[in-house]
Amino acid sequence: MNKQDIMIDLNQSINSNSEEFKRLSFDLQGNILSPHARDNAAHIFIEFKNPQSARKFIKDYLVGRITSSAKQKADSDAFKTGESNGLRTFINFSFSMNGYRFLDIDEHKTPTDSSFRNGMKSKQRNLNDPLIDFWQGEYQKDWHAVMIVSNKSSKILRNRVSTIKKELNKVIKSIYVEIGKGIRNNEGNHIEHFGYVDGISQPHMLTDKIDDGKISIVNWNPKGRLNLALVEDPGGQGPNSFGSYLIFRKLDQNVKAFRLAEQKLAEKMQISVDYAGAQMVGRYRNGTPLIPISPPQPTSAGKMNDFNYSSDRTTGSKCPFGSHIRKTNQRNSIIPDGVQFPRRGITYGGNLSKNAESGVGLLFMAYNSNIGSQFELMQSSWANSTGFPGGVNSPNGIDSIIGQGNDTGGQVYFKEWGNDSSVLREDKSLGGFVTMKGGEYFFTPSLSFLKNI
Ligand code: N7H
Repeated sequence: MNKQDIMIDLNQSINSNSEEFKRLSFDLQGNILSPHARDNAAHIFIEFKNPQSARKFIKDYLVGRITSSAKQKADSDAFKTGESNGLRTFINFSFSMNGYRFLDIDEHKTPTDSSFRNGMKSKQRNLNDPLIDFWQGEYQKDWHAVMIVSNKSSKILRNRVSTIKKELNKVIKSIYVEIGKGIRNNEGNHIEHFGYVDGISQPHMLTDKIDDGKISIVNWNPKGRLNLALVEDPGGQGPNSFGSYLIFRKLDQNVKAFRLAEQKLAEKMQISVDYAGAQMVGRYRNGTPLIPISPPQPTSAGKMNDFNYSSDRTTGSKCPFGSHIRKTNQRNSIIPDGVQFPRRGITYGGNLSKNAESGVGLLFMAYNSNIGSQFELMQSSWANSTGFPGGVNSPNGIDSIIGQGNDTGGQVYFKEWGNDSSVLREDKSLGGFVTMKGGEYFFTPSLSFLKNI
């Protein structure tokens, strides 16, 4: 049969019970189509000693232990039906371009994305990232690969990581382990260190929750095409061997400075601290968006995502244009644009801290099919760009949470929800609460590539 005839069309989203999912999920690594959903995760950065022993380790030890998308679904189904206690370990593995080079992988089997091939360091200026000399020492290195190992239990994770490290030690020159720890609010929802519920809005490449009617889709339908994240793996062996580019960035959060900024903004505008923070993020701490409830309250339904900005296109007096979720997703059409991508980050640095200045933050991870037109565009042309997204109050300043770089115009906030004339312009954008400590672009290849490496 001709490869083209049976290749799955990536320009669609699929249900995890579909024929298409069966065809692609055994060769695709987990965490790409849906999150591994475990609150303890080790991110093991690897520098191999030599190509031969690295290949042997991957083939003989690693590949059989990696969690495919099919296995991830089976594990999650088993947990839902009570067949399993949910303590199964999740493992995936990704190469950097440096890793492909070191292992001397054939050019025609190497992923083609130019940002991936050049590495994240080459984009320091475009992204307005700190100079590489200021990155955390471990991230100044050029790692060959990263392995994600996760478990619901921190104890089981520790044991698994120490077993894996024993094997790894035979084939590595150096290693660095970055631990992620999910934190939750009293309602059990994941939050990040500024205290806000995170992980609400995602493109759903698997449509299960939408098909079940569990998600309301009147004003916003999060159905995301597979090709927001998946690309053909040039090293894969089957007609449906896919992989995805993994973006990894360690983002340190200055919680103390952020909380002070919320307070000062509240005082200046004579509004509540909750409302000031919500204008920076675009949602209240519990996840309630500034649209569409009229006027929204910090206490109303948390994880609501069925909204767009059609009632607030000109001024942003309901949800400011510089707020984080508005900068990163304009919701101009009712489905995710081609820039949106699945985010798979996890917090680090222990429990929620009210005044940490450093040492806590987000291990930002995301899967892209095209790094330049997704992550890089979102960070540099949207979040860092003071003119974006325009409107009558332009410039809108940089993204209040993740914007990096020099700001000339300042952000725009509102004293009264929905009142266009209650505008306040900050002389200089509030920002600098998040500091990038380093990162890399990886590719998470198909299992058939790794089996035959
Ligand atoms: Fe964000 N935060 O706590 O303020 N993010 N983010 N992010 N982010 C979102 O809607 C946060 C970062 C996106 O569809 C929420 O899921 C923090 C980077 C996108 O409406 C909160 C950091 C990039 C969305 C945060 C951080 C993005 C989003 C609301 C770093 C991309 C969905 C919860 C430390 C370059 C927008 C939710 C939509 C949501 C926070 C990083 C992108 C609370 C603290 C680097 C696309």
